[in-house]
Amino acid sequence: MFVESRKKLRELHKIYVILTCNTVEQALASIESGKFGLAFASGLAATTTVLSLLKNGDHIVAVDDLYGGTYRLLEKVVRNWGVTTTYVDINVEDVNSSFQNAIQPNTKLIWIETPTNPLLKIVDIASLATIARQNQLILVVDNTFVSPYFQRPLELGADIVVHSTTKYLGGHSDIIGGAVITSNEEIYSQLKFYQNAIGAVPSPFDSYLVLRGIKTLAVRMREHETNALHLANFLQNHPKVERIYYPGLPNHPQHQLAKTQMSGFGGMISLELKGGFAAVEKFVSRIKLFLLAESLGGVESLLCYPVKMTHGAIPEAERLKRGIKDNLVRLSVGIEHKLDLQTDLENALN
Ligand code: P1T
Repeated sequence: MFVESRKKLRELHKIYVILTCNTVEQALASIESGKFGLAFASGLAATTTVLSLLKNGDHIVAVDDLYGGTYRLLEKVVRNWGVTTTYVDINVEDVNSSFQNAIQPNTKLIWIETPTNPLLKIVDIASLATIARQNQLILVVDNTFVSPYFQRPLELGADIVVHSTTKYLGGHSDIIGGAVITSNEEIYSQLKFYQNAIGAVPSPFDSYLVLRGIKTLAVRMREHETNALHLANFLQNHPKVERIYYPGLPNHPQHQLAKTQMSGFGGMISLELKGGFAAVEKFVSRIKLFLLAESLGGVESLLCYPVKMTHGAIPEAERLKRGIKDNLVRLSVGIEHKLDLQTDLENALN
């Protein structure tokens, strides 16, 4: 009798593990308008698995503003595989020519984030998809910063979408996870092989939490954006703020492009404070609702100092060249009441 029930339990357990992981993969593919989804143990695991498509001698063209951990992976790990990366500055008149000029005979892949981390630059996905197609390259878009609720890169011609599900998709800062979505069957079967071969897969419980997060993605994203837009407007007029980066503000250099490829601008804001690092120290010591922590995309507001935290792996000269200054602060605006958040920022700034 016990043997039978134990056997049944094992069967059910297997179904629970496989079904939960497969279901989250299908759900992620569906909300990204893709055919195939693959889930991973972290965003970096998803990134590493995609980069495993490359071989010794291959070359990547990447946007120059991107998550410091991705930069570290490209420079400290992938470079050791014999795969090199050229970074493209997108703060120029003719961004498409800059990407085109960076392509070499051995280039295999274009890697972008949009909006970028931490300077919230916007990269034209449809134009890059055309360049990628003409040069037979794979276009990868890390869509972590706005989630598929506001932007679906596969619809704009990208080949692969990458996510850190740790962020908006999970939504509650209580899991670490990643995802890859594609509609290309050949790419999918290669990535499915690497997913299994490398083994950085999520646990069933984390998969379940991502599934649960997806159910409230729409309401959370709307609230993140409403709050961020309110705070961005407040901050841009504040005398202690030198500069603000938020694609939803009409004076953002790529606001028009942002409007064409996203249906909303998300909940991330970066700002430079007047008074350099000393001003940042004071601000951080006074703020109460925004928790000083790496990560983003949770219901509770977070504050990050990119120079020492998310982008600490980038050598100082490189970092400064990319515009990540000592007075830069990044806000992940949560879904608390917008006036509470404003008061908190006001108190910390004044
Ligand atoms: O933390 P992890 O789940 O491994 O995700 C990596 C990652 C990938 N892509 C982007 C755009 C990211 O921002 C991240 C992680 N970023 C942070 C932890 C951060 O605070 O910016």
